[in-house]
Amino acid sequence: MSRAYRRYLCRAPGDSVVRGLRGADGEDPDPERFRAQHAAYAAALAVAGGAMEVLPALEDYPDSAFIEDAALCVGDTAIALRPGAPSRAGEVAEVVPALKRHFRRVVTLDGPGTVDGGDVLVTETEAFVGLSSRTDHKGFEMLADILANLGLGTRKVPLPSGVLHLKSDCGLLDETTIFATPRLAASRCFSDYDVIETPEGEEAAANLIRVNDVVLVAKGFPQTAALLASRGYRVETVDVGEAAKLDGGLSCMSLRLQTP
Ligand code: CIR
Repeated sequence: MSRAYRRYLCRAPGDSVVRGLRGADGEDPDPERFRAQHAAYAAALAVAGGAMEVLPALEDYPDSAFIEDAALCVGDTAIALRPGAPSRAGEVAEVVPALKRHFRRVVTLDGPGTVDGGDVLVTETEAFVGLSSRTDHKGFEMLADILANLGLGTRKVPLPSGVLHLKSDCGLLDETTIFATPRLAASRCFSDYDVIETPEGEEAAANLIRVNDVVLVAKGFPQTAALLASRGYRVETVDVGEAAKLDGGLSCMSLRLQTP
């Protein structure tokens, strides 16, 4: 993988995670267990190579541990996004100071459109942008303009119903290979890429992240771990069970930076 990640930004979960957004009624996450899993996740990223910075918890923003939705990092540029859930809009101002410390350039996505980082999958040459309940057409257009200035093309991906974010259903394994659920792959949105589909019953494992030489896969998906290992990927598993209670997963709990 030519994109080396050298630094990670995470946001510690607060006690307010019990009030986090979720699509279906379900059990509240346990803040202590969430913090422990978050710490193990941060440690796994650091082991994959790079410096870890964990920003302090923000009790006013129950979903702020899902830091990926507030910003998009592309090379030496960070884009401050506009998350689509009203309760999450204020997370952006909270992350901008950290972005300014690490990026030469911080660009702001202007309104009125919205984009969640979880809807953006960036490859070497382009970005796939999911149109979801959080990311709308106006947001897509604004983001496409910014990315074009950075030399990246953009593809619009209408999401299957019930899918929160694009990356709920896919992850990048390497420059040319995407791991995706059959329901997302069926739309043929990933033409020109090799697609490996999630094993039946393990669709939630689609939200994996490739970090340097390691593919982080959520714990509890043995067929996925075995499949990817058999394809030559170095797989590490991480328990993100508490984040999953809020529809979160591996990608959403970090910003992965290529800047030194
Ligand atoms: C939300 O609904 O916004 C959070 N509870 C979960 C966000 C997950 N983010 C992501 O997948 N990028």
